[in-house]
Amino acid sequence: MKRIGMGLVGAGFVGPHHIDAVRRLGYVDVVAIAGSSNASAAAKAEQLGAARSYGNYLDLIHDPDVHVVHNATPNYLHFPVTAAAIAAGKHVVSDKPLALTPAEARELLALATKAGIVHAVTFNYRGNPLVQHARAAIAAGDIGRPHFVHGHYLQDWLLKDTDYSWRLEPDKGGVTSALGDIGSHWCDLAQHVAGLRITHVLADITTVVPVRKKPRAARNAFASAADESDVELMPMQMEDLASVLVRFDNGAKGSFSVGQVCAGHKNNLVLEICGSTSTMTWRQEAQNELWIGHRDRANERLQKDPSLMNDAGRGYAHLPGGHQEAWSDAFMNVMRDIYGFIAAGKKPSDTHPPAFATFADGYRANCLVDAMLKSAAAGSVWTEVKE
Ligand code: SOE
Repeated sequence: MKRIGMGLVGAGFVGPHHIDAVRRLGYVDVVAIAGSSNASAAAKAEQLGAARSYGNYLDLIHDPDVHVVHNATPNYLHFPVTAAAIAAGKHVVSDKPLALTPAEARELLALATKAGIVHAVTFNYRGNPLVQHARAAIAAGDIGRPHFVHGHYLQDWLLKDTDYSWRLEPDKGGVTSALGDIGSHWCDLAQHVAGLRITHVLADITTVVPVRKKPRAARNAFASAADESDVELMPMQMEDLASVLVRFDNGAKGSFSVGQVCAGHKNNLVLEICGSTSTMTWRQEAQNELWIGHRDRANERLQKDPSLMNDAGRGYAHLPGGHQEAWSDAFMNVMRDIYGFIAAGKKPSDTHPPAFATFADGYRANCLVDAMLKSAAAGSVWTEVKE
């Protein structure tokens, strides 16, 4: 099989998972890592076993052995890095958000389409085997017509005023926190699994922690300030909690809440779809189980066991029943779908495998979050999602 060269820009929290995932495919070479300086890139390259390192992302993009550029930089760099990679004719795998604004995301989608490159956004929860089982089962009519899609995505890593991240600075993270960072995942997953599109939103947003203590010393993105005496007080502009009512294109109704200030909830994404005959519920923190509720017979708990799952779900499971699969396995499934598409020489207009979200999905996520922020700014009124 022809080998494919991968280059990673940004090796912070999620970057190493990109490397781990593509290595597991067997036909991808990790060619280079680019970081914010020569020294940091070289240190990361050594740590992660990449042959080359660059202190400037343009050098990585122009490395002839790099065929696919992975953009795992902080949000404000998504647009320039992705635009440069497209201009160089490289395929791009971008973390979400695709860009800081719908206008920038639309431009990236247009540039990628014109260049004919393969473009992907890592909406990684699609890669879970039971998510794909549920999607296919719902498409086959197993729960009847979906009429209520609801759930939440709750975390607690921003609960204390000493919790801080670049994500909370508008020039680096964008104008949204909870909705953009995790609400975008929930919406992508809800639309993907239900096979529906959100058309209207009504959002109520809150900033629970109005002032945060930013540590002056550099530290890990998810760590609290160790020394509270050396901090800068930062007024917060972005929402860390939100509740949203949604309407879907088939007339179904829904709602979800997102929060980064909910103690005990680490990465608690829950999606429930109620249909005219049955209900399906998937919880990211217990991802090897799917709850299926019925009116006229006993409810079920389906374990992630390939021998019990439908073909679509089975294709994303790698271990027998009782052997737990997890976040990084689902992330690898996303990469398998993307790189399989590239390796097969498919065109961006060809049908994509299900766990492969494109820049069109990334652009849609930007539009959804934008509509929610507009709804909240107007006093929580119903707002159409415009693309
Ligand atoms: C932090 O909130 C974060 O790592 C997100 O940025 C990811 O996209 C999400 O999957 C988990 O939480």
